[in-house]
Amino acid sequence: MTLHRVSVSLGSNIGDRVANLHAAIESLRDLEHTHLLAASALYETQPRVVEEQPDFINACVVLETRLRPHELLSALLRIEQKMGRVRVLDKGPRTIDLDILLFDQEQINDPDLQIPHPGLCERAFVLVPLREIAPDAIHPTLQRTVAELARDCPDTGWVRKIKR
Ligand code: PH2
Ligand code: MG
Ligand code: MG
Repeated sequence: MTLHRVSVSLGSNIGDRVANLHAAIESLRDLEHTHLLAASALYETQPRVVEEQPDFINACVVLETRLRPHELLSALLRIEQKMGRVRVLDKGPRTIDLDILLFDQEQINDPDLQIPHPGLCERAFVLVPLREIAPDAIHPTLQRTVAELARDCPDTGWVRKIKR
């Protein structure tokens, strides 16, 4: 079983958002066959796509895992369910959202899993936290680094690091 380098985004805009992100990061730390290599700071971010919803807290982590992409996806969905996520509205408010952004240099286009994450390049709330911990990660189809994608990202939504 080979080791994979994976980045995952976290988001929450319901309940105690900071506690939700901390709890999710602890659950990722406990995942089987997986090491948490880095976690970004927490950022408060402007809601995008569905703009009429509460502000988000977002962050990113980098994992090293022996799980395969769909195994990791199932593990992330289990964490979301354990934390009481209810899907009311697509792209709407959520207790916790865990999305796989990059998985080595894999490209996957299944109905339930797209890697790289299709929204990655248009979302400052993902690229700014990811740049903090993985600036040199390469986007496999664009062949550009996360730092370059963040610099050129057209998203004007505000992203503010939370003071700790
Ligand atoms: N997630 C969405 C839609 N809009 N906006 C922000 N700021 N942060 C998110 O995590 C987010 C969003 C769908 O996953
Ligand atoms: Mg998402
Ligand atoms: Mg999701």
